[in-house]
Amino acid sequence: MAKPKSPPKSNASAEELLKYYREMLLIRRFEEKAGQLYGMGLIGGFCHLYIGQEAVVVGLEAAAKEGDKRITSYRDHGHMLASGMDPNGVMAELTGRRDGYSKGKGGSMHMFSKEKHFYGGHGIVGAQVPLGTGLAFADKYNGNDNVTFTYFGDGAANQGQVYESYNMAQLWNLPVVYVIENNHYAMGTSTKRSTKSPSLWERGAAYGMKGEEVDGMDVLAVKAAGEKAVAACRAGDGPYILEMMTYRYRGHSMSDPAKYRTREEVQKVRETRDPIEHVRELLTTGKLASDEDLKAIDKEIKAIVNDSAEFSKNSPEPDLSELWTDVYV
Ligand SMILES: Cc1ncc(C[n+]2csc(CCOP(=O)(O)OP(=O)(O)O)c2C)c(N)n1
Ligand SMILES: [Mg+2]
Repeated sequence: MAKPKSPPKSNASAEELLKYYREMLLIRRFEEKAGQLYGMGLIGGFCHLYIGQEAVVVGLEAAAKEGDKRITSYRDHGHMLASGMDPNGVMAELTGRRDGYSKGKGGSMHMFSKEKHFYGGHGIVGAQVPLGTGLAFADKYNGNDNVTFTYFGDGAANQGQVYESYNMAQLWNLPVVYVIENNHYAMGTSTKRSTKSPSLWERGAAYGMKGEEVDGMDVLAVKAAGEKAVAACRAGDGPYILEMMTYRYRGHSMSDPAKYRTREEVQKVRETRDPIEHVRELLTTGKLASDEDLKAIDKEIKAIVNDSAEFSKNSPEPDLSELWTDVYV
C-alpha cells in the first residue's frame, strides 16, 4: 500500500499531462458533487464513489482506441466519464431524472452507452468478468482488433467465475485485459483477511496468462502497462492481467462507517500517493504549467460539474407511464 513515491519527473509532454490532470479532476469533482447530492437526498439507493482511484481508468483510457470496450462493477461513474460519456447524463441518471442515461430509471449501477462502448455498471460482484470475456469473444469472432477492458475489485478476484473466465479467455486467446482494481478492501474486508495468495495477478499463471502489478496511483505507469497489455491483445496474444495497486479514500458506499481502517491510514495515502497531486507536481516542478494554468482548469471542471448538478435538478422525474416501458419481460 505505502510504496515509495515516484520521483516527480517524466518524459510526458505538457499537453499529455494536462489532459490526464483534467480527466482525473473531472472524476474527483464529479464524485464529490455526487456525494453532496446524496447527502441532500437527491440521489437515492446505493452510490459507490471512485475517489482515489482516478489514475487507473484515465491511464487505461489513454491506451485505448475507438472501438475498444469497457465493463466494470458498481463503482462505475469514473469509467463512464473517462470513456467520454456526458456528465449531465450521468448525474441526471444518478438523481433519477428523465434526461439520465437510462431515463432516470436505472441509477448508479444501471447505465450503458453503446456509442462509447460502455457496458455497465454491474451490482453483482464479479458478474462483469464473464460478460467482459464474452464481449472479447465477440470481437475475436468478428475478426476486428478491438480490446475489452474488464475491471473488477480485489474482493471480486476471489470469485469462481473469474477463474472460469480466465480459463476460456486463455484457451481462445481472447483480446481481454483483466484490470484488477486492488484498493485493498472489499467492503470492510481487507485483502489481508481474505486471502493467503495476495498477489492477485499471479493467479493467472495457473492458466498460462501473462500479467503484472502496476502502480495504480501513477497515471503514466498505468498508461504504459495498458499499452503493453493492449498490444499483446491486438496481436492475438491476449488475454492479459493488470493488477492496479490503488486506494479508495471514501467509504465502500455512502453508507459505510469505515470502522475497518484508521483515518491515519487514509490520510497517509492522500498525502503521499494522491494520483492528481502527482501529476500536478510533474507539471509544476517540470515547469510545464503554472499555478494559474492549473487554477483555470480547476475552474473549468468545477463549472462542468456544477452544470451537471443544475441540469439534473431541472430535469423532470420520469413520468409514471414510464413504469411499464423498457421492461424486459
Ligand atoms: C455476488 C455478490 N456477493 C456480495 C455482494 C455484496 N458486495 C457488494 S460490493 C462487495 C465488495 C466487493 O469488493 P471489491 O471487489 O474489492 O470491489 P470494491 O468495492 O473495492 O471496488 C460485496 C461483498 C454482491 N453485490 N454480490
Ligand atoms: Mg476492493
